[in-house]
Amino acid sequence: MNLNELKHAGLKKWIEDAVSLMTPESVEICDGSKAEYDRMIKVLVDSGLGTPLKARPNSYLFHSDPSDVARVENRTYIASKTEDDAGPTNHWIDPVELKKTMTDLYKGCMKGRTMYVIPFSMGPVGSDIAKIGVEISDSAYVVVNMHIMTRVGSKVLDVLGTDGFYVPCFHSIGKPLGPGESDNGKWPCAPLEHKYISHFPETREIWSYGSGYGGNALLGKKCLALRIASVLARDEGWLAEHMLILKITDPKGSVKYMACAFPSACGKTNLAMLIPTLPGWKVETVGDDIAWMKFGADGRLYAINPESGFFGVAPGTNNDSNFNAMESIKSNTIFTNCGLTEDGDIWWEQIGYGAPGKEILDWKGNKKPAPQTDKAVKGEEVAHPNARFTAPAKQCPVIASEWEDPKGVPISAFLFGGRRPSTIPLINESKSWIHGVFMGSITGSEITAAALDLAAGTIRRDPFAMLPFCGYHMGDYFKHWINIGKKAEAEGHGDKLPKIFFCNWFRKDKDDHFIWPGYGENSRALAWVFERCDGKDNCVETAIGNLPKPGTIEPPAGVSAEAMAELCSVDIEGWKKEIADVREKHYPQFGAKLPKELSEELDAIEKRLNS
Ligand code: OXD
Ligand code: MN
Repeated sequence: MNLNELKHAGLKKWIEDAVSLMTPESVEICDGSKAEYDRMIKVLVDSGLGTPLKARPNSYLFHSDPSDVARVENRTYIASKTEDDAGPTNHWIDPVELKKTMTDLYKGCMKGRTMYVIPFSMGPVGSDIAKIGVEISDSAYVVVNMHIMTRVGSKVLDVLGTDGFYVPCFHSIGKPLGPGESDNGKWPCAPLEHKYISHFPETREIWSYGSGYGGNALLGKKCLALRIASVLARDEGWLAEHMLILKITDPKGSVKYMACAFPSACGKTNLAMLIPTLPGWKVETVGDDIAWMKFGADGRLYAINPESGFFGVAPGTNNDSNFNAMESIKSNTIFTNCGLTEDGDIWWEQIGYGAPGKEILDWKGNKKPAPQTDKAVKGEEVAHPNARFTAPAKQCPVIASEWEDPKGVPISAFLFGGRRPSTIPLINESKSWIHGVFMGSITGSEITAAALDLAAGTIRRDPFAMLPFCGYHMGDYFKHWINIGKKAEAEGHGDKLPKIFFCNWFRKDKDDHFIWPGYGENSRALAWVFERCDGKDNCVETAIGNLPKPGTIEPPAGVSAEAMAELCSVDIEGWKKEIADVREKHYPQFGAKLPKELSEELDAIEKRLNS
């Protein structure tokens, strides 16, 4: 398709303006076809950026520039009209000033390159919950990743019609080419001080410059599906969350769906694909990172996974930690910043085996002796700790058959959690919706080493696991969650709201050993949640919420009855410290925007702990 065939006048004008500003050599409108994917891969292999993997059909390895390996949170901006709308947890720049700076950077930024116009749908094309975006990018690597992670192509333009709503997304790697110049194997990007990942919430625009990596460049994911979508969700009365969605079936064949929020690097992808150790139970995957949820006509909250692929962290993934992810990446997968073995396969730390052969190419392109074991050596990693795989979701052996159902799946439970070596029980049901919102608002992980200038034992709060992803003031976001519950109750659907739980797979003993084995054994806590949702009498009411009644979760092998009791009891002194930490360090940052319902909840828990 060429530009003149576009039926949407607004979109055509937006692209034409971008062409005049960025002056690419040519423009291609992506159709999402396999032929297009293959052509882009050829461009990438010919320019020396992609390496075909002998060991995995239709799979390729990329090595990025060492300065371009992760999301750049300190260069990520929420440029709302006022700083107060962005709130204390986001970086803010005045939108007029930011657009001026970035327009200067965009001037001529695509010289010598092709401008790809990528129409994409987040969510099944045409679903009521889905949204459309159009990303303009000068990176073929972005095109192939977007093919896997989103639904790209002409059918999206058909849904858009002549005047439909789309989120316009600019992306440039910020590395124009001179006459006759090519990338020649060097990952193109701009220096850190020129990188900008910008969001304009009022005008629903995304402008990204200077990075070609992951969430900085694949703009459907964190930028659209979380930062801009959270603003749309606030304005339109729905939820856009950093949550996996899983389907769980009990031994009798009864099904429930759960949506779970954990900060990055707490094992969301592993939980989404878990293999239960509990006999007769089954877990299947609907999504591993993001959930969009809207109320259905029956008053239940329905969730879709807006993505169509997994952009998973590779190191640590192995047949024990996540067999289903390992199966999902056997073919048709893009790997970034992994090691390359002599026999043409990828390798990473904790992949489950030492590297074959004598030598290995590390993520920086250096040859090293092939490691005999898969243990990580800090600073000497073969794969970058944030190395990734991009794999089609449909390749997951446990993908739920309804994962692309346009109406979504009805959610019965929300789970929040983080890495908490002490205090927080294995699983705890909130007493009410507001108490559940309180639980979400205090989510976080404990810093175990004195890293990042924070003392060991400090809790880094990551409310709802949305800290880097909420596109507006976090205090208003808490209020939005409270309002969702109030709305359901006002409409007589309060009983259909998902129940809210807080879980913790990361409790440690005094010798710093994990008490709970995690992974497949987490199915025991999920089964308890399942039964709670059916109203089973399996809990005891406590000051902090409803905890498992003794005997309702059978301890897995290696967990003693005493350890199980500790995991499921209230640590009164620990909770008093928790409450004090929230009161003194966490909640004050939200100022007058902290909903009074949450400070009242804090008071109520404290009172119960003291009585
Ligand atoms: C991710 C993240 O990449 O949360 O999904 O950081
Ligand atoms: Mn994530």
